[in-house]
Formats: sequence, C-alpha cells, structure tokens
Amino acid sequence: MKTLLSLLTLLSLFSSCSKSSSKHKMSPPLRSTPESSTGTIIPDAQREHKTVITYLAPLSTLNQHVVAMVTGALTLYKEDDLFIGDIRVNGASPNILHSQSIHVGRCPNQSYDINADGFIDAAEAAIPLGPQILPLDGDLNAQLAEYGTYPVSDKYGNYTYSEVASYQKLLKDLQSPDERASDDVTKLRIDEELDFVDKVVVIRGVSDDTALPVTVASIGGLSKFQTFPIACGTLKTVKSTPGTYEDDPTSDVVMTGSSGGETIGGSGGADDGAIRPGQVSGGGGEAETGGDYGEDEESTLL
Ligand SMILES: [Ca+2]
Repeated sequence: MKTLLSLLTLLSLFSSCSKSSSKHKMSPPLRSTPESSTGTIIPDAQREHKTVITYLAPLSTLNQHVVAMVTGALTLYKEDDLFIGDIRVNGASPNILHSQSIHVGRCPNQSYDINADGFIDAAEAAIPLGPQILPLDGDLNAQLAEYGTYPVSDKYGNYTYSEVASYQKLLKDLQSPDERASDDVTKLRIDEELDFVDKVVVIRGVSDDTALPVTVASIGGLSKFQTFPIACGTLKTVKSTPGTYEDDPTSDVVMTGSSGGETIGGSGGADDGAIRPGQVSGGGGEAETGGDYGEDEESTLL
C-alpha cells in the first residue's frame, strides 16, 4: 500500500510537471508520463508512420577556467520536411554574439591544448572538430544562407535560438557541389544522407575584455574572443522512452515512447552526466519553439 501511494504520488507529481509546460515541445520531456505534453504528437506521428527523429546534444563546458559553467543543449527535430534547430545556453559571456555550428568531427578535450598555454583556442579546437556541416545561423534552409548571423546572449549570459526550416531544402543544399572547398564548411556527397548522430555542436565567444594570453589563436580572420570555444556537445538520437535503451540504432521512426505505458521507471536514475539515447542530461533538453535572438537585434559576425 505504501508503495502504491508512493507511485500515485510520483504520477501526480509528474503530471503536474508536464502540465506546467504549456507550449509545444520538440524534444521529449525529462520524465515521460501518460499525460506527457508530447503525448499528442508522438503517438500520432507513429500512427501515421511519419518520419520523426530528434537529436539531442547536451553541452559540456570548454575552457572552464575562463567561462566557468556553460550549460544547455542543442535539439534538432525532424518530422517529414519540418526541420527545427533549437539551442538553449546558460552561463555564457553576457551581451555578446555567440557563433554556433555543427561539425563532422569530435569535441576537443584538454589534450588539444597543443601549445600547453592552458587554453583550447579556436585553431586547436578546429583539429578534432573538423569542418562545419551546418552553421546554426539565421537560416537553416541552406548552409550559407545568413551565414554569420548568430544569437546574442542577454545580460545574464543566457540565450535561446530556434530556427524552422525545410529538411528537403537543407538536404538539397548540403548535397550540392561545394563551391568554397577551401573554407571550413563542407558538404555531403551527392548521394549521402544527412545523419547528425555523433556530429558535434560547438558554441563560441567570450567578451573582448576576457584575459586571454597572446598564445591564444583565432581562425577565419575573426578575433580570438569571437572564436574562443566555450561549449561543445555530441548529437545522439532521442528515440526511446526515457530511461530505456533503443536496440535498433538504425530505426528512424520513433522517439520518446509514452504511448500510454507507465514510463516512470528510469526517470529516477543517477544523473551521471552521460549521454544516452532517450535520456536528457546536463540540464538542457527543454526545447520549446519560439526562441529568439536575445534582447538585441540580430548581429552579424562576418
Ligand atoms: Ca592552447
């Protein structure tokens, strides 16, 4: 009986949590319930055999001794031709523009501080990151449309970013010939599908009064402050009920279960910061649409 009461209490708690989120969410909730806010979307999508896929990259801080703690996440949501990129960032340098892009390589770790000055600068980070496949700029319909337009953080160092695009337009652009082969933006092969799994997002930018030594290098003709990497995350698909594992990594239909089953199991698991399919960690993951560019007007980096 005590167990039943506890279960009812938990269900009640989770229900109230989900009801507090009134807006449509692209990403699965931290805890899934039968009344989940995504419950009206996902089962429909499954029933109609729509191709729904969500990628999530919780952010980890880079150069923590400079920027303290940067948290947040990138969520990519694809439903048929609908493609949404959504970023939440907290703890970045305030009131400045933050460039952000998806790369084909890996996030840098401290071993990429090649000159051993204690900072992973833009040039050093570029080695593991590899080229960009998608700048998260003002237009996700094409790789270089509005390239250089990025969000600006508020006075607390927080910002949100949300862009809606056509997946087919983006794919067509990414499969087109690379007319700027010498830059750090790359294309897909003409017949290559767009798969964001294990691709990485990097966030850049610190205030220009940040104490960076002369050994900190930059890239792309920009200042070392503009290009200084502050956070990075690796994209994984979110395709199963939170707390469970998805056996078939190739399945591209489905994400978050919550199709009527009780899915509270696993929600109380230890938060060790690990990234797993179906699990949100790192404090990010809330990904409502409707983000903006912060309190300032759009700024242009390039
Ligand atoms: Ca260095």
